[in-house]
Amino acid sequence: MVLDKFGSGLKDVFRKIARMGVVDKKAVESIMQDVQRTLLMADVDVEMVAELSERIKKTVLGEQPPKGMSLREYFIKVLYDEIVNFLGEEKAGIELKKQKILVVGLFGSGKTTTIGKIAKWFKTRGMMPGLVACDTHRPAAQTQLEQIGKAVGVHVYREGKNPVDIAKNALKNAKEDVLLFDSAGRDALDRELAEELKRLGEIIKPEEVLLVIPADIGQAARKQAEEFNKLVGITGIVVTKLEQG
Ligand SMILES: Nc1nc2c(ncn2[C@@H]2O[C@H](COP(=O)(O)OP(=O)(O)O)[C@@H](O)[C@H]2O)c(=O)[nH]1
Ligand SMILES: [Mg+2]
Repeated sequence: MVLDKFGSGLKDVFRKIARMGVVDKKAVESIMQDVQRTLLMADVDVEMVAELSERIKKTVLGEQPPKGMSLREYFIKVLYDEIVNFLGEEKAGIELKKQKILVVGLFGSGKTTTIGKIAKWFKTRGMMPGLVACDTHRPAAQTQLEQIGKAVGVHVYREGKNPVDIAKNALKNAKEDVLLFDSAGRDALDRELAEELKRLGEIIKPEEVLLVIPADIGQAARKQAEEFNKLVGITGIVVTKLEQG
């Protein structure tokens, strides 16, 4: 799970390096252009991208790879270390504070699972989260969230006859520091879902709106992020299923 504005482009970059016939100076430079593009598309500051990219190139091309390591392996290692380091430094993660978090995304993207992980994250850091079951579209969705709530040891609010009602009731009754709102998905962002999410956003007024995207959707991520952003103003992207494929 990566909690920041980040697409799945990096996965493609690493795959490309692994598949390249020859890794030489020209190849490194060409790959670094892909890396820059990926970071810029994720809204990373232009100067930071330039700095990071220069540092990686200088390390990879300016030094001999450690003994027994090919340039390909060294490049992958340096790139990986630098990016992990960079993401860690960027304050892109969730803050440990009282807040309302709305989780949105298409059907099966991993919203409900992600809510469980975030709830656990808060709980192990001493803050009590509550879960709000605003997915009334799929019959089993609320039960799934309840099972997750039980496993993590947090309360699940599900009283109400529609998503907006349920959200309102939770806002009125919940005593928890953090509220995580689950929402319904669809195969595509259709009019019905758009309307529902917009209303939820207006009622909840969340500090964070996280868009959940599975890593394997590739190029479609950008369009989806734009559509959801226009609708509810997303503040972060969670990439799921990174370990697959
Ligand atoms: N491998 C893998 N599977 C995941 C991940 N997140 C969710 N899933 C699975 O994807 C399916 C859909 O997840 P769910 O949270 O119900 O998606 P939702 O419809 O967006 O709420 C479930 O079978 C989850 O176990 C992940 O990070 N990795
Ligand atoms: Mg769900």
